[in-house]
Amino acid sequence: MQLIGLLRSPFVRRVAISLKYYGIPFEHYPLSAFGEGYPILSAINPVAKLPTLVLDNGDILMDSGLILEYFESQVPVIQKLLPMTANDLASHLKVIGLAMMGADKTVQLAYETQRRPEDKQYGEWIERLTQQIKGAFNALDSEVANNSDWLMGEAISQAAISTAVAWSFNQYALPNVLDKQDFPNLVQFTQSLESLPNFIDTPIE
Ligand SMILES: N[C@@H](CCC(=O)N[C@@H](CS)C(=O)NCC(=O)O)C(=O)O
Repeated sequence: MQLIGLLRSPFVRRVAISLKYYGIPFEHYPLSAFGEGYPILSAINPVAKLPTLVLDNGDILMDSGLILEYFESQVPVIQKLLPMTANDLASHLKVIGLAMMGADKTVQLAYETQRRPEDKQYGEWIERLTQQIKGAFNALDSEVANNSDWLMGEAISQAAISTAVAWSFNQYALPNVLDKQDFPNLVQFTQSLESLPNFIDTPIE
């Protein structure tokens, strides 16, 4: 089984970290979706999206949520990263949604400001993305402050992994958009997760 994509992608990174917590071995192929990586990726996945997961039977999965759903359904209860009761699941999915949208909007803003030529950039779109990013991470900071059991609980959760991965990515990709001082809970929480072995072993690069 091969996980394709650079670990600087929050979607690739959360899958890689989760697979390590699940105890599922995989080969990592650090390919970019751009430049020289694009034709190689397109030949594997017609949509050229990352992450792309190639299963041992040759099936191709994409979208980090769908990839994680596939594995979450297979692992024993003790290794699951999502809770099983409806109320707990809803509160974890709420947090994961905020984290993934924060990451998604960060990607969009990075593409808009770092890939599109400056004279073709769209100011209103940049402003909208910036507000959406602030909205997502402000809400996540409050979630961390409220310190519900999704933080770590008895074991690490997908909500915790996705929150830390999304915040680390935002700071890596767009270090000047959000002021760290406005997100003290996220900063502290992410620091504690980034010091765990499975995070250290899966660095943004
Ligand atoms: N919702 C998707 C988002 C994946 C995504 O946007 N990946 C980016 C890399 S960070 C990508 O494939 N970019 C190339 C493209 O969109 O064409 C997921 O969770 O996997």
